[in-house]
Amino acid sequence: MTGKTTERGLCELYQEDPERADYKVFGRIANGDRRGFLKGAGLAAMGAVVGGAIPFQQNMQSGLIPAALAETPKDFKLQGKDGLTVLNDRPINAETPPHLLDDDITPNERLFVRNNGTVPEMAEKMDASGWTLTVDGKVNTPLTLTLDDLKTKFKPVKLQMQLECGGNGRAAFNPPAKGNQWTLGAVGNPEWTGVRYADILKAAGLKDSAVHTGHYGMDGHLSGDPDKIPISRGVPIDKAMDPHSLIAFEMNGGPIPTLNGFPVRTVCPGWPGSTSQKWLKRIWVRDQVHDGPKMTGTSYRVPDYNVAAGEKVPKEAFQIIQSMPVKSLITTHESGHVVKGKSLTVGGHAWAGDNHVTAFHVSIDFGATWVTANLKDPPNPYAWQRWTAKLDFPTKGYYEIWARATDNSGAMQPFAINWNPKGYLNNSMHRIAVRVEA
Ligand SMILES: Nc1nc2c(c(=O)[nH]1)N[C@H]1C(S)=C(S)[C@@H](COP(=O)(O)O)O[C@H]1N2
Ligand SMILES: [Mo]
Repeated sequence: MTGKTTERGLCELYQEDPERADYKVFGRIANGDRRGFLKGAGLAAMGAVVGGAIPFQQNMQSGLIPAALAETPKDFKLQGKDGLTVLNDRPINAETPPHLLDDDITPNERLFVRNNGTVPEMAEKMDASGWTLTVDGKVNTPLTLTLDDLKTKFKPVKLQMQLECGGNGRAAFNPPAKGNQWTLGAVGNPEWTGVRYADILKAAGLKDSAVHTGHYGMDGHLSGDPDKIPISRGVPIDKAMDPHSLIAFEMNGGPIPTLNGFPVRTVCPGWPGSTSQKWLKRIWVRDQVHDGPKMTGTSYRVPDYNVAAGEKVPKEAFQIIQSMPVKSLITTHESGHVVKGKSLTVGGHAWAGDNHVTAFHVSIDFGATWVTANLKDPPNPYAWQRWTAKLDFPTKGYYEIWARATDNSGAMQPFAINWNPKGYLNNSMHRIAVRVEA
């Protein structure tokens, strides 16, 4: 970009300087520790990892690191979140390796954690006594509701709905984007029980001037300053009134786990996870777009035109992200799987923000040809959808399985990343590497 740069193919760079190559492709993780996937090893090791022959090698793009090598460091452990990769411990951020997301309904211990501040004491103690929800602002009757009020005065609703961080996939941005270096696993699909957001707003009675909501949680700011708020986002009234937007008090049939928002959170499905405020205590109905922390500036926003990787974008061009894009994961197998025999049935989940997934395709030849997968309807709107495909491998050797969802608007997961300055909305297709030992 600036100065004199020597362009080197990534495979070459991997051989010479694996750490630098990692940095180029995957960026740096938030705590600064980015180990070379092939530290001190080089391409010789790559042969060993992928097991020699690569039958469709002629289709491999330069600049594409074999999926076999794209793994993340797994260092710390988090209580109640077995197997998650911890990116950060203050604030706590942890993602789920895709092969641990195979359940149709994501169990408590497998749902990722994205915190901007400190976990409230009430959630740590799992004791909701004294908790209330205030609904105020542009309403006719401000409300103060207890947990009991929520559970008894409104009709309960149970829905499976996916939740994905707007920055999921950021680690693949090049040049790197600041923020949590999520790879693939800042997503999950629990079953939520709660009341309709709309029912709460109707009970308060919206004034004509109401256009947006503002959510407030009980978490503390990392600075320890009690007057500062780590995050306060909201949604346009239309999204809040959608019958799938919930004020949830249960996840998977029990209390919402400490790290996922006990006792109550909003669930605004299909939109960036940040609109699903955890540890909720107040909904402020506004006559303008909410302007709490992480709602303004460039937070959770992308340019309103296509930009080149690394391009500088003026502030005015950033628009608030609404629906998340079509996306999917391969969850039945992880990279490195050894296929005995010549066929393999693979599967996973697909989802599409406010849309739904209508077609699913899988390739084993680097995208040259595609097999149509079997795709299930969602049990309810906003739940992710199960896909499966039987793959037949022509010979033994190294293969990559590429998975691609298409939604009802015709949008399809891209092969490459649509770069944007803050590293949001990476919905490029998921790939895993397998070795066929026929
Ligand atoms: N109060 C509060 N709510 C929050 C956050 C937070 O830091 N504080 N993080 C948001 C973000 S950015 C995401 S992606 C989701 C993550 O939800 P989870 O941690 O339950 O997976 O919570 C959202 N709600
Ligand atoms: Mo997020």
